[in-house]
Parts: sequence; structure tokens; C-alpha cells
Amino acid sequence: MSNIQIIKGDITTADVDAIVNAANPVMLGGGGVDGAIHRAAGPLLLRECEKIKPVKGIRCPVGEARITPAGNLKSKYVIHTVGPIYVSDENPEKHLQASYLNSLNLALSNKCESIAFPAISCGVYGYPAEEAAEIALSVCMKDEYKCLSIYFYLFSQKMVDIWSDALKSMMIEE
Ligand code: AR6
Repeated sequence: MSNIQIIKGDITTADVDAIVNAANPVMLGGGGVDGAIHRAAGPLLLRECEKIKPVKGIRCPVGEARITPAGNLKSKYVIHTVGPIYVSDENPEKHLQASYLNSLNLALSNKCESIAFPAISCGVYGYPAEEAAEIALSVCMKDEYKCLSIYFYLFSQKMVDIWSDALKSMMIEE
């Protein structure tokens, strides 16, 4: 049995220790999944984000991750990470890998047993879904994360199919 599961649905409903937010570097909310998470979590989440001291206006550089309590969500934590903007990033693959790695490492260092990811960078940041799925899953399949239950909450059937096909072929290769 794999510790990775793919679910079609809204990540704000995930009953896990930490949900991951595809944020922007300012980390005070936005559109897409970021907007949905802030709406569902309520103003407490924004207040927690504001507590993180910005450096030149930036709370979370691309590829890094920050953790806050989760306000009204079921989860204990929100892990905010900033994925790369596909067309303008100098190394989008390295930065997308870093977003997943840093989020998973923060989950482990905060004693989380379960974590839910959206498809980081696959919305307005424009990362091609097939490439993003391979990067996301190859990081999540590393041995050090086998102790975590990892869920991908994907919004459309097309994304679910892309992630499921990638997971299947990578499990055969293992
Ligand atoms: N649950 C799960 N997935 C969702 C949800 C949801 N509730 N809502 C959207 N998605 P995006 P990015 C999917 O654009 O590309 C924000 O404004 C969506 O269909 O949210 O990393 C931030 O503030 C897509 O597949 O994130 C940043 O400025 C995926 O989540 C910027 O967008 C990611 O789409 C980050 O862009």
C-alpha cells in the first residue's frame, strides 16, 4: 500500500495535520487555492501570516516554506510554500522540488503524520501539469517521507488522471 493518495476535491476540507498552501511571496492571501484556504480558515490565518516578519516585503521566497496555525480549518497547520512561475523562473524544476521538500520537512519537524498538497504552481503560475506531477511525486516517494500519509487534493478529473497515471508509472519503475 502506498502512503500517497490522490483525491478529487477541495483541499480546505482535508482532515490532516497540515495542509499546504500555494502562496505568493508576500504570504497575505491571493486567488486560487490560496484564496480558498484563507476564506475557509478565517481572519485568524491572516493574522498568523502577518506575524511572520517580511524581509523587503517577502515572507516566503520561491521554493521555501513557512508554517502557521490553521485558524478554523480542520487541520492543525497550514504550510505556505511559493512555487515557481513557470515562464519566468530561472530554474522552475529545482524550485518546485524545493517547495515540496521544504513543505514535507516542515511537516516532519512539527510532528505531523499527515499532509495534503494542492498542485503547486499548476494554476496561475502556469506549470505544465504532467511535468509538475512527476516532480511532486518523485519528491513525495522518497524514503524519508514514507512515515507520512500524503494526500494530493486536485480540483479536476483531468488533474486527478494526470497525477494517477504518473504515480502508477513511477511505482512500476521503483
Ligand atoms: N482545493 C484544491 N485545489 C485547488 C483549490 C482548492 N480549493 N482551488 C484551486 N485549486 P493556484 P499557483 C487548484 O493558481 O499556480 C494565488 O493567487 C487549481 O485548480 O491556486 O501555485 C497565490 O496567491 C490549480 O490546479 O496556485 C499566488 O499568487 C492548483 O490548485 C498564485 O495564485 C494551483 O493553482 C500561486 O499560483
